[in-house]
Amino acid sequence: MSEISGQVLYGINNIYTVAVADRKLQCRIKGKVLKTNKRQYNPIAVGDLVEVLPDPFSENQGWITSRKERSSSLERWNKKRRASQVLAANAELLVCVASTNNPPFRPRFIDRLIISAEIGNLIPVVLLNKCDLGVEAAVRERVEVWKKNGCRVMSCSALTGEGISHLEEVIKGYTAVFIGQSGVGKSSILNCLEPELELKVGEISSKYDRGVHTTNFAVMISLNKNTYIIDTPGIRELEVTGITQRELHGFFPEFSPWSGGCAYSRCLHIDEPGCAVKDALERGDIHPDRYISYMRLFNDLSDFQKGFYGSAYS
Ligand SMILES: Nc1nc2c(ncn2[C@@H]2O[C@H](COP(=O)(O)OP(=O)(O)OP(=O)(O)O)[C@@H](O)[C@H]2O)c(=O)[nH]1
Ligand SMILES: [Mg+2]
Ligand SMILES: [Zn+2]
Repeated sequence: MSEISGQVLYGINNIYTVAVADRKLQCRIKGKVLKTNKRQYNPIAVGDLVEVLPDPFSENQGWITSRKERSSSLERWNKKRRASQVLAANAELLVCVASTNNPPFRPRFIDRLIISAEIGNLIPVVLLNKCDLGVEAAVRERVEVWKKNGCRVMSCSALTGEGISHLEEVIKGYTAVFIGQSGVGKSSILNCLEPELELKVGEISSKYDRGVHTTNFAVMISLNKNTYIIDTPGIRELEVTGITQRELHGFFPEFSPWSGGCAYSRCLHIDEPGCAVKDALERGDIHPDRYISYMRLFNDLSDFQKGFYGSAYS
């Protein structure tokens, strides 16, 4: 029996459900073939294109023998395990879902999602949900910064259905990963797109003002012939991985008009004297919250580098 090609729809406890030509197979990874030198939390992720060897004793089981190179991957640094974790593979769009309110709007978290999309070769799209609750001026202001930086932004309400048909047009023909904090409404939006999905939707904990982690694992769903969506569990934090501190400013397009004016040509815009980016910040030409985002990411990346080159390999 030869191997057949398939795509991973989801994985639970190291058992992966793989869509092959006409059926779904429950697969384990065969031997140690997928071990690499790079520290990886999970060798296989949702969306991975794999080769599968069917089990001669069972119609619905098999083994994953290899994985094709990924055209894109959404990754985060797992601090505890000191390894990179792939959340989804081979998608084209990363729909970064935020809520205007309830749970609170967290723009710096969205900044991280946008950067991770760009690092992983995905197109980021910010989707502001729960617009029925009203959109505060501070939220609008922050949204404008993303737009000015060239990031696509859409708004919708899974409750009223506003903006859903636009979203449908945008993702048509693509594989789109939906990601965001717990409770922002990822599964609700997907149910709006396709009511037959009947994805489980959770409440917002009134005590903690956040979601209750209703979706437990990432799952790839076919919306129609050429459109796929990946619903993911809510994440609270995202440690950006795959870039150095020096590369970070490249992900802040609003710095670039000024950075040529810094006294040091290799200025990192942290505490160097004569920093034109800091001057622009003080004048109000750079949004202060975006600069905070930059600084926090900068500090986190140093931790990451320590983790990566330090104990991870010692
Ligand atoms: N007012 C309002 N409530 C919404 C909207 N979309 C979702 N909700 C509510 O928000 C809560 C959380 O929705 P979910 O769809 O479970 O959120 P999620 O992002 O999938 O959460 P996790 O699976 O935990 O990551 C539910 O009570 C929804 O009814 C919306 O557009 N407006
Ligand atoms: Mg969900
Ligand atoms: Zn500078």
